[in-house]
Amino acid sequence: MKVALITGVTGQDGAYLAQNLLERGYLVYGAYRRTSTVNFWRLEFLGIDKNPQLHLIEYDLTDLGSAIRLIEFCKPNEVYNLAAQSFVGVSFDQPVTTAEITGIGPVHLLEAIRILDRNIRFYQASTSEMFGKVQAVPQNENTPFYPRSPYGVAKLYAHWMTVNYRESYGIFATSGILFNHESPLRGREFVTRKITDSVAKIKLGLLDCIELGNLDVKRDWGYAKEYVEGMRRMLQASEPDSFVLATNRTETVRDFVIMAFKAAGFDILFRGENENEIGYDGSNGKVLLRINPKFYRPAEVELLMGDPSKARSALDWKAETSLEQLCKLMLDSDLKRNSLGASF
Ligand code: NDP
Ligand code: GDR
Repeated sequence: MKVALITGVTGQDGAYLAQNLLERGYLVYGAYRRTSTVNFWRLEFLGIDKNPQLHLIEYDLTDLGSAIRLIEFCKPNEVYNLAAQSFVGVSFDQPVTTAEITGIGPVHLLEAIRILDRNIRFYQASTSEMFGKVQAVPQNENTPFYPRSPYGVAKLYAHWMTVNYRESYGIFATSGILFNHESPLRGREFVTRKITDSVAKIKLGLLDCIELGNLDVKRDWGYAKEYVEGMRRMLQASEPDSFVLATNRTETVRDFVIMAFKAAGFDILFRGENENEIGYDGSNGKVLLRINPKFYRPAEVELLMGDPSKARSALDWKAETSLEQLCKLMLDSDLKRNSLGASF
């Protein structure tokens, strides 16, 4: 039986990946950090929290000794490092914490593997945020990096350390450069889920208006459940490498807003520009969206669009779910959760 260790198992990707590997008969160790209130709602949502093949184990990414003990105890064949301070906006306010968790944290795991067992396969959750300021469109594994946030910089360090441990010590260390991927399990602070959750609340009469930041930025959004399968395939490949996972389609935040309101039966129209822009209901003129400058970032990543052809040819991986389908999936889930009064 294969043994996998997933850090960040309480997050969106960690929960989907645990589900994927359990379905394939893996023994899964899910590492989570200690918090004053347990945070297993995603595992419960997927119905895997009580699966006897899933063992939840406390671990903090910032602690080297803890990394060594974790690897020693679990004896995994595969380690998926998904834990991170993953919110770009917060990284501007907490750059040092972000560097420690998101940048140095993965090196603790790489060191533990180097010390204990170099046959362990390692996956690092790298990101399209490393491309940052646009150097080329679409972005692929050879596009130069130019991160635009403390989060992007921290991830770039971890990415290069992954490459370095691969080249220096022969460790099967792979870096997945994933573009934005969303789902009903997305945290509510990220823009797609913030939008579908707010539109659901507006539809149910629980909210009047949504507040957002920059509507002009473009993102390549895919479905998280499909992206975790790409991670799994990367660790089954014959050689460690770096791979982009993306849809190769890009849309603005405004497009996603229109899509979500449309799926809920609203016809949202826009007037004004930048901080004065509003979105209003075309049928009755009611304001449905306002811009709040507090959601703008000090430096922005304007345009992401990934070229996943390498993953297509080497891993036979392809994003299947369209953005319209994804938006509807998330909206339906938020309508259901909000009508039941759920708190997540
Ligand atoms: P989430 O924010 O949903 O999950 C992050 C996880 O990391 C949570 O389980 C969190 O725990 C855990 N964590 C945070 N700090 C620590 C710490 N100090 N020690 C141990 N665990 C910690 O992220 P996603 O699931 O969306 O993303 C997974 C990974 O992929 C992240 O590394 C992210 O940066 C990266 N990524 C994500 C993309 C996306 O579009 N989703 C795209 C590209 C990369 P807790 O629940 O306690 O907060
Ligand atoms: P991102 O995702 O920064 O791409 O990082 P997020 O959903 O936070 O932002 C996407 C874009 O939307 C703009 N935006 C807003 N964002 C948020 N969160 N809230 C708002 O109100 C708002 N208004 C406009 C942002 O400025 C941004 O341009 C995500 C994370 O999952 C990272 O961990 C991951 O590495 C990258 O995706 C790929």
